[in-house]
Amino acid sequence: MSEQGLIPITEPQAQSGAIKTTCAYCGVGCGIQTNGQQLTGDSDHPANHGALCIKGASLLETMAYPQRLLYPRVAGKHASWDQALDHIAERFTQIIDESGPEAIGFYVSGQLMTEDYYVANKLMKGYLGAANIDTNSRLCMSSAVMAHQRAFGEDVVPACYADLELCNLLVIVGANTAWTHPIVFRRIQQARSRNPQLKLVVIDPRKTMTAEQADLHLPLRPGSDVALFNGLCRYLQQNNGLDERYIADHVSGYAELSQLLDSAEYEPAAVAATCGVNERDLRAFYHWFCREPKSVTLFCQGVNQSNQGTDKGNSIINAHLLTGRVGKPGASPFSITGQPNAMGGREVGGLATQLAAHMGFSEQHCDRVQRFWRSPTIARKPGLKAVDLFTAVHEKKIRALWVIATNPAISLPDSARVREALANCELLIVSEMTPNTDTAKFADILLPAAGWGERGGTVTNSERCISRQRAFTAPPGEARPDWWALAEVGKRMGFAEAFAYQGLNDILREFAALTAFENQGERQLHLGELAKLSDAELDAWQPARWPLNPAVSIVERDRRFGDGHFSTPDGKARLMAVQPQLPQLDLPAPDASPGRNWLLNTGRLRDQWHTMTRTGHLTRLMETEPYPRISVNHTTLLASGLEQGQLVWIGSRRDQVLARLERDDGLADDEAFMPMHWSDLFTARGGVNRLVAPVVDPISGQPQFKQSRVQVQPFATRWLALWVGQHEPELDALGRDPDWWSRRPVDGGECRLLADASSDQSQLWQAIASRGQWLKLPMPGGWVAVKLSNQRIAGLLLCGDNPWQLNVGLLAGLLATPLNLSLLASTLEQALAGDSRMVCSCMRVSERQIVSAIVEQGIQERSGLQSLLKCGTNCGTCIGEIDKLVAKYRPQ
Ligand SMILES: Nc1nc2c(c(=O)[nH]1)N[C@H]1C(S)=C(S)[C@@H](COP(=O)(O)OP(=O)(O)OC[C@H]3O[C@@H](n4cnc5c(=O)[nH]c(N)nc54)[C@H](O)[C@@H]3O)O[C@H]1N2
Ligand SMILES: Nc1nc2c(c(=O)[nH]1)N[C@H]1C(S)=C(S)[C@@H](COP(=O)(O)OP(=O)(O)OC[C@H]3O[C@@H](n4cnc5c(=O)[nH]c(N)nc54)[C@H](O)[C@@H]3O)O[C@H]1N2
Ligand code: SF4
Ligand SMILES: [Mo]
Repeated sequence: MSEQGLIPITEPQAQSGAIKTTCAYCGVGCGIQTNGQQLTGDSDHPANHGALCIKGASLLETMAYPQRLLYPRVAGKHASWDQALDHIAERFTQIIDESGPEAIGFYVSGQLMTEDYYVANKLMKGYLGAANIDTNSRLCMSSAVMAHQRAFGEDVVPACYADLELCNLLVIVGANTAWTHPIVFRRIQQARSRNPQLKLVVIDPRKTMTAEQADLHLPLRPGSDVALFNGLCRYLQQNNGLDERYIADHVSGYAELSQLLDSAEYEPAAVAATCGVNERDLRAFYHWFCREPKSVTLFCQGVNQSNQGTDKGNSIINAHLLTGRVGKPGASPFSITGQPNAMGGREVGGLATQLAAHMGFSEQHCDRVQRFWRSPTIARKPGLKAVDLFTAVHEKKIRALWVIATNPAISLPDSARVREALANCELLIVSEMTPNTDTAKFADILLPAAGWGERGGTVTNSERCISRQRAFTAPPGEARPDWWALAEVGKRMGFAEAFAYQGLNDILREFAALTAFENQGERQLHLGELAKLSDAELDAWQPARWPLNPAVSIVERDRRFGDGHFSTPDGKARLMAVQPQLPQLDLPAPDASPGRNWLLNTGRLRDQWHTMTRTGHLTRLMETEPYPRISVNHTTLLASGLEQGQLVWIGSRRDQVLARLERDDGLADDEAFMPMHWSDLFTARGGVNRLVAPVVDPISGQPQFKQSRVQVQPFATRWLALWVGQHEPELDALGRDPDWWSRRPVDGGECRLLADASSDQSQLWQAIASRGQWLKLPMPGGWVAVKLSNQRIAGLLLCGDNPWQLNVGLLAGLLATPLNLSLLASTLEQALAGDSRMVCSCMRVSERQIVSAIVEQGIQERSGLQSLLKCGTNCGTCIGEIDKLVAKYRPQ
């Protein structure tokens, strides 16, 4: 294939054989140094100064996907790139001829590089000529984007990470930063130990690990943020907290906001009642915010993923505008991004509601972008937002859909409908690293993508810092960077000149030139300096914050809008008079039992990444939370009549799923929490988005993932068993899959927990006994069946009362060993004694070790545990949990 020679597979090596790159996971954007064998944090990177959390530190290990997609596949058959790309180009051309360009959709991702994103956007909007390209950032950052645009006139994050260290009051709203942005949280922890004045307030319905470490936690009623921040604004008015000069000079909309706030419903007592928080605590927060000029408000999905996500963002920004605290050292609102290049996607214009490079669909912008692209056509109006895009696929208005670097079968709300749409789509193209995702299973054409470490590119993190990812190994098989596949389709559709990129740097320079094109300072997004750099200079690029515009000095680049001049037509920021609204919920099922009718919140776990395609196969990342769960507090558990640890059905008006019922006293009564991560790859009926209604914020189109109405019912477990084996268990003789299973990785094999409601233990034994050679032994609470192959142990099936806590690592150690009955008995005994939960994944320290150091060795302080066991000494994410254990077990 001629094009192959053009792909820049490796980039120049940094000295000492190691290259500098950035992490593939969260929006903190940590710098990494690696030679492909070892990996460390990059001590020169401004985001992390050398620190990494467990996900970043495990990147080399996670690169070994259990199954990589190595070649293109068309209709399930191995195809050449030429065949696949020609096929796509022909079908696109045909569909456009028949149904117009709106019949084609792209659904892309904040995990793409800026270059991939730019080419996708240019192809769709400038060459196919419609704007039906949206991204998973719609599910993630679109409310913040709209809030920024409404308030500042442009989607610009005014702050940088240093502000989190410079402030004296840090308010975290709807974010579990300790788990989701661990290295930012570590910087906060360190700043707090240097500056005891720094107060941390956390506003979250759950007492998360972040809230555990706060000076004040406001466990507000889900969805009530706008009332809380409107109350703050009124408090500022009434307690001399306004910066009147700033408001007069730099802000519009004050009269409308004042009128809204002129209501007793925003008095602290009334707000406390609306939000369900203690009035004294609320007043303490208001007082602190009113008096402390150096305050930063950090927010994420508890704000964005709501039916009024945009309004929530604006209500936070209002409080900062009223006090003149925007873009100043230690004083700013700060929307933090989720994915590694969520910000880069916003820059190129990957959202259907933007055209390109911070320009919209005004005639002037469309003409300007079209002239720059010299394109035959240009999208003239916004395209469909993610949820609507999939509705259009479902309705067959979109006939061809290209999904790149995202897993919508799991991550979009109302998954049953999304799956129907994917299954019935006339032409579904999926670009992936693995064929084994819930979305890839529906694809007509699968394109193998080069992933982290195999391809380079540019990313922008939460603080507008542009870094480069660099390749250090060749992609396997015929995997190729996504931009290349997109450009090839463009060329094959007849746009050879527009997509004749020789490599990443050509694309980056073109994008940078677009940001500077006819930009006399109206658009803050200005990367003009990049456009002038040579390949060698771009390859050696060091992280830097935009604007990259000679008119803006290096110091000024740290923060934006600090001078009070905004990107609006009149240069003033806009206050938005926003009214509180309740979450929009499905009605409860008519037969829902009292006490089993809960409000479901969803979010992330510390050690997993999204749909687990990247992290679920690594034993040590699965150890802390190996099974899908739903948690409620003690009171709710009692009221439900259900038991902690049992399997339950969780149903909504949409669908139902199964998970283990667990207790978490950090939740309010009748509020439940489920992690978002489990997919059909890891459990029989997981996928929390089966339950979530496709309710969206009307302004941003972002789904309300954080609130759903659900009902629970017990699952009538008749047997529960744990399988640890070299291969998957053979249960064909059962005639079907067991009703429930959940998979976790173990070293050297497969591990599954299985449960069934329609057969009993003896039927299970019969089902396996008919296949191969087995040894069945009694075990306390049940039995164990040992599968033998040439007198070696090939698998163990433990059927009993409580296989949840068995130490699977010890059992896996028996695989492939010759049968030795006394060793088997002693290992079983130890395994039955249970596994201890891993508290510190980085240093691999379990709860049992920590408790024994406290109880048996009399260690009274966290610092003692840190020096003895080293727990909490790397990324610091588990410090809150260590403190909790110290408080619980320390002799009084
Ligand atoms: N370990 C890990 N880290 C990640 C990711 C991951 O998958 N795993 N993903 C990355 C991505 S893409 C993103 S977007 C970020 C997300 O980062 P976060 O937003 O910090 O994470 P979430 O767990 O989704 O939700 C945040 C919190 O919102 C709270 N919440 C729910 N409803 C409300 C409400 O009405 N009001 C308020 N104030 N709070 C509410 C929830 O209880 C939850 O604790 O994480 C990034 N980092
Ligand atoms: N209930 C609920 N649902 C949610 C959320 C929630 O809080 N609650 N959060 C939402 C948010 S904020 C987000 S960001 C989404 C995330 O949801 P998704 O984007 O669907 O999740 P990922 O698992 O990150 O999927 C990325 C896929 O891209 C593949 N991949 C990785 N690198 C590359 C590459 O370079 N090229 C290509 N072609 N493929 C690649 C990976 O193998 C993986 O399968 O989920 C959303 N859904
Ligand atoms: S904090 Fe985020 S960017 Fe940094 S190492 Fe962890 S996952 Fe990667
Ligand atoms: Mo996200």
